[in-house]
Amino acid sequence: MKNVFKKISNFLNTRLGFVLLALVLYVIKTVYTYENKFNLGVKGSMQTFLMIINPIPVMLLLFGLSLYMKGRKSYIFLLVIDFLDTLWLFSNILYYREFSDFITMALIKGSSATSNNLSKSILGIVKPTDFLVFLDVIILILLLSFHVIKMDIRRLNWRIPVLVTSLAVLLFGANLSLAEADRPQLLTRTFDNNYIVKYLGLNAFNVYDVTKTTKTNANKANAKPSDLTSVKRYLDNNYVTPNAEYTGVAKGKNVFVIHLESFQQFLIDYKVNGEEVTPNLNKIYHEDNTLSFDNFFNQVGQGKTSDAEMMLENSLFGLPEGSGMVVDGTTNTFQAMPAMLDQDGYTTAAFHGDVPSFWNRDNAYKSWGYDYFFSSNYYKQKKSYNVGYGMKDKIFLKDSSQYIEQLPQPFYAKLITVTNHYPYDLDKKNQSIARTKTGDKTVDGYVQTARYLDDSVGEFMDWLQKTGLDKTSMVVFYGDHYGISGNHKKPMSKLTGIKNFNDFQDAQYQRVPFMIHMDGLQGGINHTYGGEIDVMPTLMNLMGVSDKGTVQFGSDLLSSEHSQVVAFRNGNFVTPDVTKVGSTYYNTKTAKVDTNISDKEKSRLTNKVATELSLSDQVLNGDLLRFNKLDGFTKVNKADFSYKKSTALKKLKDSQKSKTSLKMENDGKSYVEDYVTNAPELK
Ligand code: GP9
Ligand code: MN
Repeated sequence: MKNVFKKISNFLNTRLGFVLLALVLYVIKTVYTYENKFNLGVKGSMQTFLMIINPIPVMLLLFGLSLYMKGRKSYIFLLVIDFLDTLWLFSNILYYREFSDFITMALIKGSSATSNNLSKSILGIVKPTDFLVFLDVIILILLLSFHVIKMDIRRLNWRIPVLVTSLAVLLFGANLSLAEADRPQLLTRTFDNNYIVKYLGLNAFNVYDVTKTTKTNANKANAKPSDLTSVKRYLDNNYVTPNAEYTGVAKGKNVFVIHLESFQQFLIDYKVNGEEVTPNLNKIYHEDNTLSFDNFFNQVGQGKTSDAEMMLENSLFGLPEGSGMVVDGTTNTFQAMPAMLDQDGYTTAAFHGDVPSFWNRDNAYKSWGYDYFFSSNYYKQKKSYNVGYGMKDKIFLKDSSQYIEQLPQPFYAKLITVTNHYPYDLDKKNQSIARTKTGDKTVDGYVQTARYLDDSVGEFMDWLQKTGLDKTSMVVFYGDHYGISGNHKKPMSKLTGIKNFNDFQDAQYQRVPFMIHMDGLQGGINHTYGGEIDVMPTLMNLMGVSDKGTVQFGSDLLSSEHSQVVAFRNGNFVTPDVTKVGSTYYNTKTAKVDTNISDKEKSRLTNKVATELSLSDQVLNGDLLRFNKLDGFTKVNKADFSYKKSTALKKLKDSQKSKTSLKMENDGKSYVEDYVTNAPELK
């Protein structure tokens, strides 16, 4: 026994021994992290095996590099690599907690656009156990400092490091082929970063991600007009004729698009202790002149809000590796709904109480043809006016009225609320309903901020009524994505009363509101299955704007031909009959695993979804819209737009000469005083 111990101790005092020790500790650490900090969906012994061994090849390669050096340098190099890699792991843990995804190069590239708020929300979610990942680095440093392990400063025979490097490469090859055997086309067709980390590890995922992003840049340079032809061939073959009964019913009306942050459909008519959480939205939902959809899904990926915006105004999916608005919003050519309306005589404006750079909005909105972007610096600011990501909704909506009333009509105005955002914090004075009692901190405040949002909407709608805008406008509401992620199944089970709140239920709970409210509209609750990708074609038909020649992946929700296959960004989907989650097919109606569905039907649906996602990605990645000539549409020139406050306000003032704004129609008298809010901050 003593002998064995001695042997091990001797080995650890060699350079190779130290590398192996570091590697073993690293593997233990990643297994701990995979199991406790990520939700990789590991199933079966093969996946478990791969999950355990997948950090080995890359770390052996990196740690092995230290063997090419001699003396203390070698040890220091290894420790620095270990520390940096751990720091990266740590960052991913925090990012994952909020986004259920890993950090990508596209996100880092756009980090100036998002970091401001990202760091804010991330700092709030560190848990003490997150720091455990640094434990192995500390142990190694202590072992060396207290000379438990002595540094071996001899130069190694050159064959050893070369052997270690080759072994690492070989092991990676083995890892990859086992992974491919378990999940064919892992790297070519996957839509979910979790898969790649599960099979190949975080570091390999990063290499994959960087390679792909570099390739995307090359894609743009290499894309040809004929690439667009094949996309258009698919879209033409699957073209859905819009419902003629609704064509143009909103022609010439103003349009409000009201973004309900993180608002899930289950909140509609939801009660806590017998009390409605969102009475105003419930009322709108049930009104005769509201077209409400109860099978409408969010389809966002990592780009969250920005993916919703991309889909709603371009009918293009967000990118699998992150926000399309961030990656391509500045450089690509778009044929977005605001630009089309702009060229059709509308004034287009986006309103949001956050900094303009978030999600690269200040650039992307120009590419999308927004005349105005009223962001936080257009609003009076006080510390108490803000919570989380930006202005409190009541203050934001009230203070937007001064700009709305000056917009030349007809206008298209998108108002992005933000108070109902994770982590659902709200000061006492603004709380008007009790928290739920699931015991989950993230979940229990949700009804409070949702109620606050609902109150704000109520106040806004009252103002529309006072000004008469309710008669001259179409008001569209949508929830952008889930508020409670799939990581909170237990509390969701408590909130919904669904005992077995599993992945199937989580997919069903991706439903978000979509409501079109307009005086004289033939309303009702429509049960068609659809999602955010379908909003643009639906609204364009209502507004009577032709979609001839456009590249859109959604279709009119009111058309009888509308395909009810709702694609999720990760390749899962929901139809009225089938719900696919990972490799499991459920019967949407019975919530049970579907044992009757034929293989042919499985692959038909899976392929349809995969094809549409990948064609949409090709459009963004290849910047293909630059090749799409649209009749009567002039290519958007970003330089025509400026969101500089002084410039924009001067333009707005000058536009009053046309006398078409609400205020000018009222002989220049403002309606701002008519806006009633009970926001405590304004008292
Ligand atoms: C920030 C807001 C939040 O400006 O739109 O974005 P999200 O975190 O929901 O994607
Ligand atoms: Mn959002």
